[in-house]
Formats: sequence, structure tokens, C-alpha cells
Amino acid sequence: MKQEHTGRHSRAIHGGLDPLEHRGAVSVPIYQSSTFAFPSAEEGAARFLGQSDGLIYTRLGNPTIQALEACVAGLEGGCGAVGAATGMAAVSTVFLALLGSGDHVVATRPLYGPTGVMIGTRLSRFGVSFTFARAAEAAEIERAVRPATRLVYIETPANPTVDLVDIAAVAEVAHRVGAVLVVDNTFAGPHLQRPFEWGADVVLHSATKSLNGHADVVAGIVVARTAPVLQALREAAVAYGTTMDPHQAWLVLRGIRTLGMRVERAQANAQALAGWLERHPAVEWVRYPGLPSHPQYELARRQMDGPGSIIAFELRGGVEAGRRLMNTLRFITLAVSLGGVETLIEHPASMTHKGVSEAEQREQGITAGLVRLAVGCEDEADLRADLEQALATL
Ligand code: 4LM
Repeated sequence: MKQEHTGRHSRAIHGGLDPLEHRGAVSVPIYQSSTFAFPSAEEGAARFLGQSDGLIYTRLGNPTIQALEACVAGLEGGCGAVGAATGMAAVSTVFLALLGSGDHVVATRPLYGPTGVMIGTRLSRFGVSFTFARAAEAAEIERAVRPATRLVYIETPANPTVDLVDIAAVAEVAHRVGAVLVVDNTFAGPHLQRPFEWGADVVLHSATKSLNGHADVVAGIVVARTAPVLQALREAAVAYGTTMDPHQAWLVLRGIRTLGMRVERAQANAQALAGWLERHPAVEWVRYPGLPSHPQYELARRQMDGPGSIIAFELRGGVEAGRRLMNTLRFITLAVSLGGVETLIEHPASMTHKGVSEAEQREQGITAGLVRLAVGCEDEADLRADLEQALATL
């Protein structure tokens, strides 16, 4: 990427690409090759020794994947990135790279259901212990940290309640005990929030979501602030094989070129819909970081460049009314996932967060009636009309 591109849209559009490195191609070519020829046995040996940075094998590095990694690292302001097969592969790469037996993890909740399950049930197999703290409770996070804490893991805004975590405050707590702060930045994305600016050490994404933005690939990516952390992440990804493939990387990169435009449009739709829903007589409550009624509205304004496009809400009729709404919508699609151009709606308690026990769901604010609306880029009037006709049937 040419250094003069410093604006966020420009970085997203040009990041990772110098056309002259690719015979003039303006779209990064898909290097759909598992392995790369060495010009000589000596050069092959030099590449394995790390004395030459030439290509070896796609699990270790591939030009299309490297272009995506450079682009996302540039958007986040990190020193480099590692592509991963899925968002969950990105999460596990971080744990496999940075934790060992005897280490302790502090994680805020809520988290994407399977991430919480991984921390709560799988890390113990590797001798790693954990403590959960509530996302919005800084004092709880502070109490959870111990001398053995090596990693603090947060999601902000959190899935699915859109609770926020104060990244700078948690970075301070983590660094006091020498722990790294890992931020899952999937909900906001780098166009709206760059956790390195607030002291994070590692940022990860389910690239399936807004980075790709078109609901046609699953992928993940991890970004490091410093070179030693980047190296640890790369070594773990290569060793455990959590890496992505070039076609996946190309799809994500193609989506990223329009990241800011999509995110800003979806956010404008979400802001309008959230305010309208909050005033609707069928709606019990709405949680959206762009509404003054969000308990962390001020934090959202400080930490984010915009509140994003995910709305959590509950209807007056609770879970039954929510089900009826989801079954009656015409083109707002009933499906999990988020961050795409199409608007999706889902029921966290029975879908994305099904793996979390009912008691824990309640503790985290995932009420039985909570419905999650992931707003896309359609015309706002059409989205409102679809919601209106469905709400009218209640
Ligand atoms: C969903 N989410 O919520 P892959 N981190 C966050 C996520 O929301 C997700 C992942 C990681 C949803 C998927 C069905 C904050 C996923 C995991 O699905 O492995 O790319 O990402 O609807």
C-alpha cells in the first residue's frame, strides 16, 4: 500500500495492493496454488531458514492472503495480521499462541456464544483457568485479574446485547499484571473502532461479518500491535493449521473495498430504525449504542466513530411476540450472522447463544425475549415497512 493513503476509505480501497507487483492487476489476483516453486535447492533451503522471504507453501504464506493481511493491519493500525479459516479459528489461534498450562484468562460476558463456550469448557483441557466478568462492570474486571492472568479477552460491542467495554480502562488493568488485551472487534469493525488506539494488544475479527459484508464466505483474521506477538500468532496458525485459503482471502478483500460505504449506510439505517422501534407501542425496550437510552452512550461516543448496525430489542409480548415477529417478516431474513448488506434477524437465546446455559444467559442480559436485528444496506423505508407490517400482527 502506498503510504499517502491515510484516510479510512482510501486504506480499505488500496490496502495490500500495489498493482505493479501483480502485472498491473487492479484487483489482487487469486494465487490459487498450494505450493510455490523454488528457483534452486539453495534458495528453497534459504526460505526455510528464514534467510529469504520468498514463498514456500500456502499454509505458511500466499500473496492473496498477504494482501488481505496487509489491508486489515493497515485499517486497524497494527503491525501485521494473520488470516484464519473462520472467526472461531481466529479466536483459537490467539489462545493457542498466547496461553500455556497454568495461565489464567479473564473474559468479559456476554461474548459470541461459542467463544464463551470455548473459554468456559475447552481451555481447561490445556490447564488454562478462567474468570468471567460482566462487560459493563469495570470493577468486576479489575477484581477478576490475578498475577497469573496472561490474557484479558473482550468483545465490544458485545454479542448480542451490545453492551460496551471501556477498552482503555481494561487495557490499563491488563497491563498492570503483564497480561495482553485481546479485543474481538467484529461488531464495530475498523471503520468505526480501532482498539489499538485505546491500548489493545491483539484485535481479531470474524471476517465473515462486515469485513466481507456479502454473506458469501466464512473467514477470520487476527491483528497484532507488535512484531513479537505477530510472530507468535503466525507460528501458532502455521503449526495448528488454522490458516485461510486464497479464495477466501480474495472474497474478504473484495468486500473490504466498500467497507466504509456499507458500514455508514447500514449504521444510518440502524440509527433511524432504533429510534423508531424505541417509540413503537409494541416494543418493551431497545438497546443500541446510538440511542441516549443506552447506559454506555457516552462511552460509545468516546470510543467509537459510530454506533454500528446491530440493535437488540424485546417486544412487549416477550418471547412469543418475538417469534411471531420473526415468522411474519417478509424480506428481513431470519438467519444468524450479521454485518452483511442484507438485514438479518435472529433469536440469541435459542440460536447464537444456545450453548450458554439459561441461568448464564439471564446473568448476561440475554433475556428470553431478546431479538437481534443486524441491519443492512437496503432502503430504510422498506425495512421499516416490513417491521411495521409484522408488528401490526401482534
Ligand atoms: C452470529 N457470530 O453472531 P465465524 N466473534 C463474533 C461473532 O459474532 C462470531 C464469531 C466471532 C455469528 C455467527 C453465526 C463477535 C460469529 C465467529 O462464524 O467462525 O466466522 O465467527 O450470528
